[in-house]
This record gives sequence, structure tokens and C-alpha cells, in this order.
Amino acid sequence: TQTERSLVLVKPDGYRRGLTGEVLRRVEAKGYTLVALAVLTPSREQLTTHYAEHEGKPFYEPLLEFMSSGPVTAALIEGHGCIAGFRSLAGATDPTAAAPGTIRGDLGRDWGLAVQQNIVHGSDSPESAARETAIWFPTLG
Ligand code: DAT
Ligand code: MG
Repeated sequence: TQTERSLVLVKPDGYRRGLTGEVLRRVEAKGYTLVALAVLTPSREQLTTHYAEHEGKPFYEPLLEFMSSGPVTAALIEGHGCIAGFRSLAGATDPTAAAPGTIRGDLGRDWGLAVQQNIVHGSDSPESAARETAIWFPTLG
């Protein structure tokens, strides 16, 4: 298989809870390489581009509001199969359903809010990874 890159975000809930190190620890323990790291509060423009596929869904506005509520850690990671591999580390979107052993399963829960605050984002395809890299690391995209 070819080496590939995935765009990972530690979302504002994960950042606020001090889980950036724990997420990056799991990425490195898995054997993936950190290519780039940044801490930033996302702009509305970054978020509307990043989440374009979800526009119009009931959780879309709450999602944008949550994602702009504070800093995130953006990480570009690299390794064979790291796109599917990171999503496997992250676990299911719903932290209640996410399996123990995964980031969302071990560290996430339902907070009774309109949007899943599920600690991390990971690209879902090589196309998404390229598109998202340009959003979060414009000099590398
Ligand atoms: P993932 O982050 O697992 O790729 P996604 O791309 O389908 O999931 O959705 C993006 C984010 O939107 C997700 O991390 C949390 C939120 N979300 C998705 N589906 C939701 C739902 N049914 N209710 C509330 N929030 C949701
Ligand atoms: Mg997604």
C-alpha cells in the first residue's frame, strides 16, 4: 500500500479537556508520523468548507458553533493506511456507541447536546484528506 496522510483535529472539547497529548500519544503509539501541528481557533470560513457535506443537516449549525467555540489542535499525520487507521483509533461517531479501546469510546460520552462532542475528527478518504489539508495547513495543501 502507498503511504498516505490524514488530517486530524482534536476538537474544542478535546482541547479544553487537555486530551491533545492523549490523542497524539495514541497516533504515535500506532506508529504514524506527525507531519505538522497547529493550535488555532477555527474561522467560520474554515468550518463551512470543512463541513460542506453536512450543510442543511439539523446538527450543522450546532456543529459550526461548537467547532468555533475555542482552540483545536490540527495534526497532519502520515503512514500506510493512516486514513482508515486513524478512524479505527477514533471509533464510532457516537461516543456512546464507540467501542472501548477507541478514543471516543474511552474518553467520550453523550453530553445531551445537539451535536456530538466526540473529541476528534479524521479524514474519511484521500480526497477529503487533500481537501482538508488545504483548509488547515494552507502552506502544505
Ligand atoms: P465523523 O466525524 O465520524 O466522520 P460525520 O462526518 O458524519 O462523522 O459528522 C461530522 C460531525 O458532525 C461528527 O463528528 C459529529 C457531528 N454529527 C454527526 N452526526 C450527528 C448527529 N446525528 N447528531 C449530532 N451530531 C452529529
Ligand atoms: Mg466525517
